[in-house]
Amino acid sequence: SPVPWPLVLPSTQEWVKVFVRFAAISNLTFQIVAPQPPSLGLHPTTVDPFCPSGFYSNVELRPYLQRPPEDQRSQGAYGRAFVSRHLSPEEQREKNKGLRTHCFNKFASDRISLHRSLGNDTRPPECVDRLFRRCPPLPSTSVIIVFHNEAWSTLLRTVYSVLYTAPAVMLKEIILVDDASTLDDLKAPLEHHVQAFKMVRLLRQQERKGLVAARLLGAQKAHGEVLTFLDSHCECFHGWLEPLLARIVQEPTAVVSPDIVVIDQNSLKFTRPVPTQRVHSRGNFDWSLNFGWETITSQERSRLKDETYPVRTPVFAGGLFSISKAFFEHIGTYDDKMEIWGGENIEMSFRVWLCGGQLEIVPCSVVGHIFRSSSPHSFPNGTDVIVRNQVRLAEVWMDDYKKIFYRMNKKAAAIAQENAYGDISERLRLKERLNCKNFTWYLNHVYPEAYVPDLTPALFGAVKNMGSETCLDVGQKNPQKPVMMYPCHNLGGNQYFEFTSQQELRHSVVCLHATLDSEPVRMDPCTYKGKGTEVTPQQEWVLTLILPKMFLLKNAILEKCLTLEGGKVVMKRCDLAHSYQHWTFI
Ligand code: LR7
Ligand code: MN
Repeated sequence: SPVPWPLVLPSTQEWVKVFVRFAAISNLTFQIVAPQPPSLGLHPTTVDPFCPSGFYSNVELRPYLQRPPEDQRSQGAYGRAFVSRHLSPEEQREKNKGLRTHCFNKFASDRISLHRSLGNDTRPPECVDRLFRRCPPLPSTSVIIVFHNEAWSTLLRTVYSVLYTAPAVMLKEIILVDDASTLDDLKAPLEHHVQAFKMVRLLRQQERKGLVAARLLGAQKAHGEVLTFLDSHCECFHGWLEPLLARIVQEPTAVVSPDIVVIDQNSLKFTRPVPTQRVHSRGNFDWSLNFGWETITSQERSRLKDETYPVRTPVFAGGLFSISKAFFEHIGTYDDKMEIWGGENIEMSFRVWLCGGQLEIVPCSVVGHIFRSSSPHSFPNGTDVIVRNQVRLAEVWMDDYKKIFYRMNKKAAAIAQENAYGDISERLRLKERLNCKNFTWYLNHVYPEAYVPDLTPALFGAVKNMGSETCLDVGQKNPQKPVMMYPCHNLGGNQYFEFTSQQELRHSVVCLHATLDSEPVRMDPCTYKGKGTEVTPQQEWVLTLILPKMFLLKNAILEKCLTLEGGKVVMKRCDLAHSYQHWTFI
């Protein structure tokens, strides 16, 4: 009160920081008049021409709900692990049931506060200092959470987490979309619980259709300017929302994901960001059209001037992201003929890049997700639906490169061959209307580091083992001989192999033939002899890419990997870290 207004401060960075901190903890509203507001967007140089003098209000900082005080010693407090003690037989049964139904430790989740905090703010200082607010204020967002038979406690913890972290002025609503769950507590009890919050709306999908249909229903009913999607088992870290929205204001065609961190499926421990151990990951895909993570290239790394810069990603995980509602509609929302689960993330990734958008990960935004090692979902018409979804995306976006996928996945090839993937004409029209680029452009400009197999022949050459640096060799061309290892001679001949479209590792008429356990792997006559004949499963190999051009050679039926052990080639349990299971074509 005795402060003489207006308060004149030196306009150095330091003073601006002091002031901004003070503003954040006070109850007052400030107008900054001169000489220039601190940087407002993600990039220090951005000054909004419509807003020459910034108008700041600390009201924006308040989340929708105030978090109640937390008992420090309670299970899972501050994002810590649930500590298991001895379980009674009954508790053990309850735990097992949770694991079976949900594929994560529901028993632990049920015993952790629905409003646990995630502890101190450990984001990099650049993220904490920048308030990501601007004049006019950041847009509002609808948070859309779809679920099918989610555990009650994880679903509710996701909702509370948003209410406790999202600034009230930005949070338009939370829309829960139930994809025809069958669990009792997700019926009336859930309705009663969320009725307490005007902010939360619950929509029901009568029929089980999958996450795409559920998200489309949510998006259709949303009132926010930005749509923010979350999986139903997430927890948001301090300040996760502002940087996502700020980036969209700056670049309306950006589709932005947070840095997705692990909530442990057994202990529910939240992996907090540690600035000093920061590795930036981005998403990728393999030619089986599976999503994966990789460390960003040094080139991308050097683009990032500081932690507030968005990381470009060829593919996104697909579950946690923000997108301008208008841009979501412009770019063709989702392929609404994709069912249940899978494929839509890769589809949207290709589409966004090819049709004028960009996919980014915003490192200042941190959201946890329970990653599980197996899927709890039922697939009413079988898991082929995943492949069908993938074929749809391959047919629409991948041009001739779809053949590579089909070479890797026979089911996909069959679905494509039989035109059993439904009508895609609408998606093709969208592609034309938006004047989208072709897949070669994507590979050259968005993901030039991608390993792209030859379009016509499959792989060929010598097959080198990375552990020993020697090559597979058929020895004399007698069938039924163990395959051998010799120094690589680069002459072809006995070391020439082809990975065929039938997924054989073939040398002329003999094929690498997987054997049980310690029996050496041998060269047998290939059972596939053209149309009308079939590959025996022992001669069918799945190449799992682990590094550019480096593979595990996994047998389709035995689920084991080609391994060099004690000078012999045998089949062993697959282990990504085992260099004697790493093979490359040279
Ligand atoms: O039939 C279904 N109906 C649903 O509503 C099946 C699932 N769902 C819901 C489900 O309750 C969950 O909220 O959809 C969401 C995703 O399903 P999960 O969590 O069982 O699978 P996931 O975490 O492996 O999902 C990843 O891949 C999916 C492919 O279709 C989606 O793109 C998910 O959004 C995606 N999740 C993430 O990107 C979170 C980060 C994990 C990674 C990598
Ligand atoms: Mn998930």
